[in-house]
Amino acid sequence: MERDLSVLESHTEQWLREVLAQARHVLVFTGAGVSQESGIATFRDPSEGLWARFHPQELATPEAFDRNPALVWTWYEWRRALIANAEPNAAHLAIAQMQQQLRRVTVVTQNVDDLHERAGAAQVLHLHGLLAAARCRQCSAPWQHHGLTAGVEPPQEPREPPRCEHCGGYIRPGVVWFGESLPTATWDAAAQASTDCDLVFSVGTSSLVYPAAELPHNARHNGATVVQVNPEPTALDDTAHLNLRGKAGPIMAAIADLCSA
Ligand code: BV8
Ligand code: ZN
Repeated sequence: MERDLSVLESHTEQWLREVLAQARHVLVFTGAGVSQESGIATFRDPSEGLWARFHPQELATPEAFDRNPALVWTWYEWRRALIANAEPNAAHLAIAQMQQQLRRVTVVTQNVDDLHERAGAAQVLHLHGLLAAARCRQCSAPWQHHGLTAGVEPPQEPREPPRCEHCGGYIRPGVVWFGESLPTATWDAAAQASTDCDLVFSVGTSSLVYPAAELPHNARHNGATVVQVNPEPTALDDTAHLNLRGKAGPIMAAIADLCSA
């Protein structure tokens, strides 16, 4: 498929072609910006509807859930519906293509959507969990979603979360909230990949949330080449060897094409 390679100036293209050809292990690290072109709002975007008066970071906490389980549960159920109605975009597809074409590509995401998987990516490491997973807030018994309970329109009324059949506790989303620790095995695998890789693409993340945001810095510290893709400056700008200013879709598609060239 003919792609518009003009998103990359020719000298950048040549440099990227060389680093991709030499790369032994590529780490692709993504944030909410990689799903933005699928129509999924980022954490920097303002909330809507019932949640308009909240910043997402205020809702993504155990305290917010315990204080108002219906409001937080309904927010996640709406996000789950938006994701189910969204399609992977050119960036997700390009990253999956890179995994096919390069020697070794580890995909690490901060996102709780399954768009990387639906684009064909394998062994995706979800540092902050997955919306598709749910469990009991009290006894952690896993809980299986049965279809969607919201549509793409922001719900008008908050709905109580379901109750755990074992202990009666509220069911909560299977995501990592602020103040909660990351899943140990996932974090260890991601940290190991950041130490072992020789090329990092940091795509669509404000690089502000820790410990996830450590990964590209750790890779750079271990001698990797760091490339960032983001339309805005971020906290990673000074660490990246190359900052590609623009949207993930066209840029990652152009980069993936350099792999097959
Ligand atoms: C922990 C799941 C400890 C839920 C999420 C003070 C200093 C440093 C750290 C801290 C601190 N105070 C507290 C902390 C720790 C805290 C933290 O880092 N806070 C930050 C805000 C300072 N971290 C934690 O709490 C973590 N846990 O530290 O535990 C601990 C240890 C032991 C025992 C117990 C506890 C857990 C953090 C995980 C929180 N959960 N998500 C959910 O999804 O609802 S984080 C959530 O926000 C996302 O997953 C994501 O990681 C983050 C938002 O970041 P981004 O993905 O970067 O998205 P964002 O909107 O910010 O940026 C989008 C970017 O895309 C922008 O740059 C934009 O320009 C760009 N973009 C837009 N369109 C496009 C694009 N790019 C490309 N193409 C486009 N089209
Ligand atoms: Zn329970």
